[in-house]
Amino acid sequence: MAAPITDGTVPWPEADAARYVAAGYWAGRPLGDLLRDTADRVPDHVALVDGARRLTYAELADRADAAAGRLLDLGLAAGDRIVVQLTNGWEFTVLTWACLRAGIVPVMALPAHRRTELAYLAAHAEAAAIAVPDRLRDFDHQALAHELGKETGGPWHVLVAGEDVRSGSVDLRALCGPGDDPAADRARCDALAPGSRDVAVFLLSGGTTGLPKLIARTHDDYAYNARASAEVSGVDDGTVYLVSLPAGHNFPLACPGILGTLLAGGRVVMLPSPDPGRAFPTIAAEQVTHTAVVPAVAGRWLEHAERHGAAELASLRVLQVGGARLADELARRIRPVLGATLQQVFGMAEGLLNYTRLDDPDDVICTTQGRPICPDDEVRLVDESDRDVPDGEPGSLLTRGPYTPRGYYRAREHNARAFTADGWYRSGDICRRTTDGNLVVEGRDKDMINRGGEKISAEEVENLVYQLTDASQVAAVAMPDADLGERVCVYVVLRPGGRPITLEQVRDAMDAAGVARFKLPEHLVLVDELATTKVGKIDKKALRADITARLAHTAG
Ligand code: OOB
Repeated sequence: MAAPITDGTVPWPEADAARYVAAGYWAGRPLGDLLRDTADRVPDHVALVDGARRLTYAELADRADAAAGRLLDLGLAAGDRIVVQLTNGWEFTVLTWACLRAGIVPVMALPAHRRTELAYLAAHAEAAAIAVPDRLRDFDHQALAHELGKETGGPWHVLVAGEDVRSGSVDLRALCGPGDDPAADRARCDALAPGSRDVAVFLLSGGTTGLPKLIARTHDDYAYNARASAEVSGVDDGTVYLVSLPAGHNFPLACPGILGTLLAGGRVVMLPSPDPGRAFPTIAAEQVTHTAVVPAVAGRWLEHAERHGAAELASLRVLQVGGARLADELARRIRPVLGATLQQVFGMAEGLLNYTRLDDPDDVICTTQGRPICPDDEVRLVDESDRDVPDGEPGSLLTRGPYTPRGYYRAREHNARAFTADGWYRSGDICRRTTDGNLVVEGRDKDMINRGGEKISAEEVENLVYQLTDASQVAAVAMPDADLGERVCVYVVLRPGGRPITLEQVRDAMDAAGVARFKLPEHLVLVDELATTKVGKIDKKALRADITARLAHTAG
């Protein structure tokens, strides 16, 4: 029997929780019930579009309840965890809604994850099931999912979305199909409703440690996250929201994303890729009003529109951009070229969300990353000794609030460093507050590489390179990149007499070990020694300056 989830979570102190309830942030109802409410309000509205498939709210809600029942019939129970590694298709949304109704907790993995990440997630969350595509770009997800089952020890169900459902797998499309008795399915779910302070979903942290951390988001906090985001981005029952970033990311899932749009009675359109050649025609065909992208994608959309025009984007009102710093210069082109209002989003899976407001002056929209959504979001900018810096000065961002949990799941030691004793989360972002109260992200003091919005822990890459090569010292650092913002560069010191290591060898070894491809280094520098700081740590600042200079030299 897996341990109950409450074991490893860090709840808000009761005094704060009471404040959040009194202020109305925490509605005291599970997300699945809130979604049911919307379905009852607008049963005939189209809720979900995936290619030719369209589901109304009544159809979607009934399917979710039927799917919840089928998960229970498989032997899953409220509180069990399921690793969700699906592409952006209708099954993702039905399954997630079903889990929220039954109190089964999805662990939001990414399609790019491989053996290393999935085995860790399954073990750490003590998952009883995994949902995967049959195969994707030549990778056999189904086979890997079954292999992982041999290692978990406990019961293990493999749910497969696709044509090729092999024996021993559960057909996810059938599981997400309509039921025979909607009223009975609904009654069964109503009776199961999880507590509003129970864990609703596990999100993955961007991570600065050797292994990614899990963030337990509760029904109360995540419902607020989605609802308040919908308000601040003007999402309502007339909204058509396009999901083209990986749906398991917090941004497209709940900022306001899929959940915020569905809570508001709007329409969600699923697309597996943000490639403008597919996204633009979809926006035109479905009359999309809102979507979310990372800066690297915004750059590609601008280029595409400058070359081919933006007529297909006529319906697009709001383009949210977040996940990494958007250059002011790109920001200023968005309204003139794409015809949509830019909304900058500076958020984190750990909680705190900052948005520019739709009616902010252009200067605020184009040069800041906005401000928190909740009056009770607490934000401090501090120096190295945790003292508040004067307004206008850059400082390290600490935060607490009604949708920022007080610790990672089962990570007591790491929590002692990532959170202050009085519960502030250390985001690792260096920000400045403008006189009008907006935040500008100036850098970071965390050891992470932000590759086009995908976060990569330097330590995780370093550990892998140590394990897989003859290196005596390894340092992974961000190297600047015009398209993606940053890419992974590794500095390597060989063992005395060790054989030289090439970039290809490192990449092949990591690939063979089963690591998400976006984490593979894209540049390798062999050096005799690594510069260290006064306290003897590897001087990553110096290495970042070094790789920047080397690249400039090569380009020049
Ligand atoms: C989003 O969430 P995560 O958890 O993948 O990454 C959070 C980190 C932040 O701490 C910051 O370092 C960076 O990503 N970040 C930004 C940013 N938005 C996120 N850095 C500069 N400018 C921005 N606008 O990335 C995320 C979660 C919800 C909504 C949007 C993004």
